[in-house]
Amino acid sequence: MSAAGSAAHHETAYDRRRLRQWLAGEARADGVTRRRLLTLLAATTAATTLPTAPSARAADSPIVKPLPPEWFTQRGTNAETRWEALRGTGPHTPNELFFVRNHTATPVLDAADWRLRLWGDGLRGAPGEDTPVEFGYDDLRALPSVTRSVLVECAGNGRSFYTTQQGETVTGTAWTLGAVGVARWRGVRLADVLRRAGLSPHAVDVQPRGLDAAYVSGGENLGRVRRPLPLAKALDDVLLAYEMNGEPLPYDHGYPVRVLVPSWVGIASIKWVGDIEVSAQPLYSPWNTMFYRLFGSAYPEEGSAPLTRQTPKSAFELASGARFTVGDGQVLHGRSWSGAGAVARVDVSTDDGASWRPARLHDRPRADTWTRWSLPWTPETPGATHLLARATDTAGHTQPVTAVPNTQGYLFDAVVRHPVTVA
Ligand SMILES: Nc1nc2c(c(=O)[nH]1)N[C@H]1C(S)=C(S)[C@@H](COP(=O)(O)O)O[C@H]1N2
Ligand SMILES: [Mo]
Repeated sequence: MSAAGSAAHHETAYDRRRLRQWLAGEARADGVTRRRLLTLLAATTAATTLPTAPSARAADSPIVKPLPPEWFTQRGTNAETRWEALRGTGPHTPNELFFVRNHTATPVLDAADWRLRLWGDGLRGAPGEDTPVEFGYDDLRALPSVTRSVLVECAGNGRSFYTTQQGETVTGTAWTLGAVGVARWRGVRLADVLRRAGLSPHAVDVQPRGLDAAYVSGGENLGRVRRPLPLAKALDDVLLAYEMNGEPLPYDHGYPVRVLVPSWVGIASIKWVGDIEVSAQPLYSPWNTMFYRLFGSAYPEEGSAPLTRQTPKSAFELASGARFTVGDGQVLHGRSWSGAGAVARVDVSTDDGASWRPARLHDRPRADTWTRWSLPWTPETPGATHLLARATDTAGHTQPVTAVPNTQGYLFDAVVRHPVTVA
């Protein structure tokens, strides 16, 4: 997982992909000499015979990076990080372990011919979609950069617990708690790019759109993934990120550039951003109307307001069904986080919720990232039980026993009951 190893993997995967495209007749072969082709073939062959080398992306895989089963659970076009694989990792999730949420499939783009196009009546001169203000990759890299640790979490993280703990039927990917990660992102402020593009005083909304394929749901083509942000948020702390944990963004996480919206649901952080509409009127897309709102009996007919901030959650760095031995002293480890602020305290129960003890916090709690914690435990009673962790954030939200259900299973915030066996 060294930076050098990963950069090499990045290139190897790229070469293989190009090679496969060339062999499949999808890529132009102009300028590819027989010698270069043989080099590519040799690299592929060598890499596939090394046990530690990443396997090539399967022809139909929606994700480029390797997804070893001890690190990930594959869920359709997505990959969920296993919490036991985060044990011993630092405050930042290694890129190789970071969860992937794709509506379709990771596009393999080239930074050299990538352009960010800004257009719309919220810019001075109201440039049209076909006469945009453009920035190249090097243009962005030449602007002042900022680096920030930010947590990215899918709005549906924990969704499966609506069903397994509460008996509710919900739609969407059946994530457990692994659709979350923290990375150190480097990029430019969206505010700087908007101002350089010529923001008009009438601008109200900003809508980034991905370059991945259009999303088709229920037979309907909903177009490319896009979701508006109010200008106030766009000017506040949003980044156009080109580095993740000190490396160029991996293909699966938005290479060459993604939007990063701290403390908001993951869908706001558009990967592979290609254009940004800047509008003098409020904008709508399927991702702030039919999706990413709360529907159900607790909510108005038209649904809640579009989702913004995440709710608090906690997870143990432990496999589901982990086994322990009576009398064997343990230290349980986990992490808690909240979109509403920093984590103020974490309480843990090792007896199915009968009694609670405060966990020791290992990080100075901060907004927009998680707080690691631990609690010593010597199991005394044999049998199946549950471990529970309950976070309270600085905004005063404590994880409840039951989450208020919504049809699409977003924002699960209740305490998760983690099954373990003591023998
Ligand atoms: N272009 C594009 N951006 C996207 C998505 C996508 O499918 N396409 N998925 C979104 C969702 S729902 C989430 S949770 C995050 C996941 O980011 P990651 O795959 O880097 O973990 O990306 C968001 N940005
Ligand atoms: Mo998501």
